[in-house]
Amino acid sequence: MASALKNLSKHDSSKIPSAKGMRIALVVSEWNDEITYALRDGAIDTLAQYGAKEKNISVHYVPGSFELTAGAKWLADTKKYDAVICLGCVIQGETRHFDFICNAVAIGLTDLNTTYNIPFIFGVLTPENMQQAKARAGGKHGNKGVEAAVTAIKMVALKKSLT
Ligand code: DLZ
Repeated sequence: MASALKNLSKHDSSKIPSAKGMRIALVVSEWNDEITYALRDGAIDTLAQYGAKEKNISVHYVPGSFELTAGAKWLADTKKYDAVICLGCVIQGETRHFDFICNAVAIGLTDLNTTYNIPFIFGVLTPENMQQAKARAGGKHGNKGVEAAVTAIKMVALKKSLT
């Protein structure tokens, strides 16, 4: 894995915009919930750290990563949110249709990003095994949920700066 020696969650907090006033939805896959709930918690903590109010963070669940796209679309259709963070975990060694699920989510979220006027963040882990998943959900390689939250904040701030 390209990230083998990195803690991907390390970032310079002085370069992260304020999330004050931002309304962020999270859509979380229940499949591999030991991992995805850790991603969720990392994302929520990070949004709060940068100033998002608890009442402006809305968490929703879908059965598996394949359903992230539909969940994200329905949340966007409410027009209540500035960004939707999508969190999932598909484990290669345990999932015969790994490629189908990962491609479907990647294509689905790309479509949403180019169709809607808010960012949809791809926070889906695609590790080879559970050990690698844990390392990226609060373990030695950080927490991908933290990165997803930082990405959401940066994208919302970018859009605001352009309008
Ligand atoms: C069916 C399935 C399998 C085998 N593995 C995973 C997985 O590792 N991670 C995940 O998020 N979801 C998995 N799923 C469920 C699919 O995402 C989806 O929920 C079902 O195929 C029903 O559409």
